Amino acid sequence: MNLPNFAESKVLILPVPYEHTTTYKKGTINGPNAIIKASNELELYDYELKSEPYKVGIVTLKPIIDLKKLELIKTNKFLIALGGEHTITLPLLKRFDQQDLSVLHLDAHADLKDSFEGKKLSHACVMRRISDFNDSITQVGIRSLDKEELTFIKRNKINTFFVDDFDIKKIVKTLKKNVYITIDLDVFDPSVLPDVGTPEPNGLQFKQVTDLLKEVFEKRNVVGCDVVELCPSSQIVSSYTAAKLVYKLIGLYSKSLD
Ligand SMILES: [Mn+2]
Repeated sequence: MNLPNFAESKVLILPVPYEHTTTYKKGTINGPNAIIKASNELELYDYELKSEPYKVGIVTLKPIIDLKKLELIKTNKFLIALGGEHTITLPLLKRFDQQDLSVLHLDAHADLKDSFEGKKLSHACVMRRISDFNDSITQVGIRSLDKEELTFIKRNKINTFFVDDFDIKKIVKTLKKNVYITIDLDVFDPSVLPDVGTPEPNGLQFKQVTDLLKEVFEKRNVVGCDVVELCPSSQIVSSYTAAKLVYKLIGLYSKSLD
């Protein structure tokens, strides 16, 4: 097959094996490699999208773990970052003009703690830090948070769709013109994707997530995304499912260019 060269390629995959504040199961440092390795097993054709997403041109960059460097990345290609722990979303998001930009946050956890284990910057606080400079946050799939986070949600009008409130049309309605998507893989039910740092029962199914993403790519301008918190084990299902999700993101982006 003929693959596009770098100049023609429209999608960048950036491995970010950053792991500093993981508290439960460790191993997100191995997430990016596991996803890339599993991606070799994917069919290139996406039967649902009726397309071959790789044709958009995909370049995998060298890993970056310096959060300051992430903030300085400049590219007009569509960048998908692979974590690593959720903290990486903060610098990745700061790359963009925050005007008319919503953050779509898929996660089991609200990640709105003001500090966690004495740290202001950690996977459990990432959305709180983002709320300091972007007030358009929509959270989906949430099913674990503390009372203080719930108060913060109400007080600051964070659009929160708890897992039982999953409604694609209502979710998309909350989003501004431009959208950055951050997917913590623990948004999925552990039966779908068990290998995450902090698994949480009663999660979303694969199809629910991809149907939501489909609608978002169709109705809004997605500026970038990250997929975080894979904690690979010897079982391959989680890595493969994460790779499938990333390939779906590439397919949806590529379709949005038509
Ligand atoms: Mn989470």
